[in-house]
Amino acid sequence: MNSRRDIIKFLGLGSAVSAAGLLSSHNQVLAQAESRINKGTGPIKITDVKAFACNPQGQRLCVVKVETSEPGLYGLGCATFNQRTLPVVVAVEEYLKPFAVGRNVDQIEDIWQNAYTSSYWRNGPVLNNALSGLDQALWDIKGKRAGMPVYELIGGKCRFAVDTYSHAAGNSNEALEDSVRALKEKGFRHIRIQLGGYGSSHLSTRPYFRDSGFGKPTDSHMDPEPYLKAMPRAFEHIRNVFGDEIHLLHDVHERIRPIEAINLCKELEKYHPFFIEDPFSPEDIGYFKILRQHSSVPIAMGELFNNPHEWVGLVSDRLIDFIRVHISQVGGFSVARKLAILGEWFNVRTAWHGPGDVSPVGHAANVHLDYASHNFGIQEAVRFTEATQELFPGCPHVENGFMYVNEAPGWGVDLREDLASKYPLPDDPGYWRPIRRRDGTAVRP
Ligand code: GCO
Ligand code: MG
Repeated sequence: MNSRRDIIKFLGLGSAVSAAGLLSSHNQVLAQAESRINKGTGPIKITDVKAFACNPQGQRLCVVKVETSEPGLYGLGCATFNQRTLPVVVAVEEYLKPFAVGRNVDQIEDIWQNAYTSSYWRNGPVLNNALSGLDQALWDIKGKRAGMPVYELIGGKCRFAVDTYSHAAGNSNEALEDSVRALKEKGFRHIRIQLGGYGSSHLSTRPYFRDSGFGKPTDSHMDPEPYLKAMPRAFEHIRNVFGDEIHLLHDVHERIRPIEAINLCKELEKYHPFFIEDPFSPEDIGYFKILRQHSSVPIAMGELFNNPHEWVGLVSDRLIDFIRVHISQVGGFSVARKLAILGEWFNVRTAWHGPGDVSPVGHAANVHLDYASHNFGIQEAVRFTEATQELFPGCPHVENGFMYVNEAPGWGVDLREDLASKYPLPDDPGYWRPIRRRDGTAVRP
């Protein structure tokens, strides 16, 4: 089969079309198909799907590599679930690999839709991360084949660079002030302020539960009261020192009860935060409509989401201002792209999760999407260690508070497979340490 008519039939293009424009693009498609079919090569197929778990910067990263029938053509995708890395590796290698091998690399959406239901039960963190690794790798391959960075494939840049925020923290207002100053001097205009760790647990008083031998001695302790008193004072201190020249963000990290979070947002309003993040746990989504009635503080939510039912309502009811999903936790770039577009219609801006436990491939996917999304809000950014930069050539980089990708086809990030074994996973399995109130009640982390 090598006549033009046969190829038209093969491609299911039906009758020749008259519009010159369309015809010329059909001709391009025909020419590409002709070259492949006449060469007898046919579509490029997936030949292998491998998961690399590594620890170059104290976080368990997982990156999937998809190899193809075209020699030298492969793609990378982020599948990083720091607290459960090994189940993701199994999901990739034992389940997604046999599903994907032999499929056409061009058909990203078809592969995503069928891989998504290949487990029947779906929308969980492990399988979503595995699926993200495959999905992002296929977008990487698509860009490499087109000879373009992925952002070009989804509409091109609508900003010259991606504005970011960085993390300031300190166990006292003065230490926090120093941390803010250091980031401001590096050019950051958006700075997240945390008084110590999440929930300022260093301020919590005596962990009675430990005295009674309840839980394990290593279980940590957090009382909401000291945090709820100290956080507004921290905002006041930072505003008094730096005025309004920087945007202040804060991550509640779901550590307090919903009504406490509503009252905290009301109290912080006078310091006009850029956003307050994770005021509630995903299980308390019902409180967002109540929060909206009591406070106009901009709200960010999403890093813990895995299921469309968690975000579709929040976005379409305009109950949040920033959607902050961890892209590999929702199933990959194909999902995040649709979520960004959903947000645009309701003026919900993007603020993809971008902490240390996202791989450089995942950070690159964040930034490619940021470049091409009109409703981009802000990008969380981290500095990659030397080890990470060695293991992942082409890491995105931050300059003067803006993040840039390596301008190369695909994500622009590579993986030095030969070095992966130099950074093995730590023995510690990576569960999130229990946090308890003084009476031992478990706190959402
Ligand atoms: C953030 C997040 C992280 C998470 C971490 C969990 O806003 O960046 O809250 O700090 O706690 O990614 O593994
Ligand atoms: Mg957070």
